[in-house]
Amino acid sequence: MSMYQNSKQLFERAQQSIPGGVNSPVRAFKSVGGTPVFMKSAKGAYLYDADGNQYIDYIASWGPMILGHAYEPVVKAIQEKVTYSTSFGAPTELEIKMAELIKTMVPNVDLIRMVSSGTEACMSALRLARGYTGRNKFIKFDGCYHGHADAFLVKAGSGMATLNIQTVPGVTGGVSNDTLTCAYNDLPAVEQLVNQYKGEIAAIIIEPVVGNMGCILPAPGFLERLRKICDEEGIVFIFDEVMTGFRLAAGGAQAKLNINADLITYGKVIGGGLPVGAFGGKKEIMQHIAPLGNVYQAGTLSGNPIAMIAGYTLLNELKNNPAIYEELDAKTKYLGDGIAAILLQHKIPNRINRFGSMISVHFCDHDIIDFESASRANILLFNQLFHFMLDNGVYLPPSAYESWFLNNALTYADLDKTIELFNGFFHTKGAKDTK
Ligand code: HOZ
Repeated sequence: MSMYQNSKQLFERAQQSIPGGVNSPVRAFKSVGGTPVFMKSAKGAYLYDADGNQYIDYIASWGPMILGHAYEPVVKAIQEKVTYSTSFGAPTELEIKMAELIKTMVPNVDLIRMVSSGTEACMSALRLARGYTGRNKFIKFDGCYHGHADAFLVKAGSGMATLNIQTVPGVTGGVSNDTLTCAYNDLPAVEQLVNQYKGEIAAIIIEPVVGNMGCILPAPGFLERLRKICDEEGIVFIFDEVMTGFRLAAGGAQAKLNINADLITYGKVIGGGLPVGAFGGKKEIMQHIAPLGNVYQAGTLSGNPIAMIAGYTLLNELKNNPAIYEELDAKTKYLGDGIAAILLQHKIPNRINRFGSMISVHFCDHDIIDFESASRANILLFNQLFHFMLDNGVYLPPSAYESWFLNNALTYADLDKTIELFNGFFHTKGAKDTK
């Protein structure tokens, strides 16, 4: 009997009522093959599926479980808060405390608006940039993913890259014509677009460290030059920190890279795993949001008390304990170094990209600096590795186009087990391949 018997049955059943059996496409395992594993619970660094299998978790709910799953203080805070009602549709003091806390952690945030997801945050930030500048076009980078609002579904990473979707039916030409794209790290291409569309570009939006085509780092000077271009051309510089915000440092990628954006978007991390997003930044721009200004944006569940208390509790822990980031960094480096040593031993060409607790392993002998280089890696080999790891109790992202996210509940024994499994995989594979 399969170790995934219950998951398989649940997937059969799910497909009768849910498109593709999942509520977010990457979860369907379409690129890695096989059927998705249905989760039942998680604690600390471990996931438990519907068949009772345990996995070491390397996705951390795509970022937010920085301190591990079911983190006691967050769970307790939610339990207490929920007795006061799950939603008011009216303001609460907790929303002010949350905004004040974020402002202490990210000093260039003057004003911040809560929403319910990273998609909403990026969509609203773009609308605001357009409303503020009176311009329509914006630049995004191939393989960056800013949620599924129409304007961003052009050369997007994450699920679109995973499923090889080039154009999205339903997104009109009128909308996508205003989306200009360049390769990540390609400054001349940005400069060319800025010159070609002088005075027409409202915003440049970027993942300062990419997590949606594997983990990709900005080349030295790249973000600094973008910052300068934005200043010179009156373009709003938007950092999408849905994955990096409060994960790479208490001040996010801005603090880690020592560069300020005009607007910053946040997502899942600030909800401690509950559905939250936010966008914030300079007062001069943010004051154009309704009801201060006319750029409209609203939501009944924005600032939801349960989501706020979860996020507030998590962010406070992160703010008050900077050692967490050092520990996460050390653990991720240990994992990356351990995997690199195994790959060297087995003579497997590779590139391991890492920034803080985000990491991805690419099987190739060229640097991974943008979407094109990421898509030329050996994805078939990643897919085989994914299933070997899964069968042996390690849950990697089910796509070569996603970053791995470490959580601080992981022990060095977990990391050693993972590294040893890499050894096992290539040992078995090598033996098979020589047959
Ligand atoms: N697109 C998300 C990761 N970049 C996956 C979301 C999910 O399936 O939960």
